[in-house]
Amino acid sequence: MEKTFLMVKPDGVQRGLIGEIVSRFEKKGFKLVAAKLMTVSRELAEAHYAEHREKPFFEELVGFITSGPVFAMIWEGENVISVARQMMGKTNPADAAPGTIRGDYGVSVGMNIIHGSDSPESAEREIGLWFQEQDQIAYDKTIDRWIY
Ligand code: 3AN
Repeated sequence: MEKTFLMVKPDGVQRGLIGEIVSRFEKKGFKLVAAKLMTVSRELAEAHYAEHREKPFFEELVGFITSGPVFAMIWEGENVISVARQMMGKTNPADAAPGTIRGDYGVSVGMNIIHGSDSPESAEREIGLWFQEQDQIAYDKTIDRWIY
């Protein structure tokens, strides 16, 4: 089953949106496999955003993600990578549809509440970067037979 890395960013944590965000993915029918509230080192932030190293907003990005605790998660489910991206909404909250997380709660592109892997390759890379193998919990949810 497909897995993705999702993270409530420091603005989402400060605004008390962890529960709301976890709730949306739970209600959708996805399964939480790992989660932790943590502060982010500069080293981890730079590795996470490595593909944006040359962008003008790289420093802003690293500074923001290391500015306060984040809530890092692994979620599992059919097509969870692309469906979670749809549930998050467009990168710029101004373009994100109402009903999406960024569309409902975000205003500016710098503080857009949530991160989610954008492909199977980035999901694998990010899960490996943020979590250890033993952090992932394999368990059955009996409700899954009403979802699949
Ligand atoms: P997404 O998070 O939707 O995958 P990316 O990967 O294009 O978006 O961008 C990574 C992060 O960089 C975004 N979450 C956003 O916070 C930030 N970002 C993207 N574009 C800008 C920009 N023009 N100015 C400031 N921050 C930006």
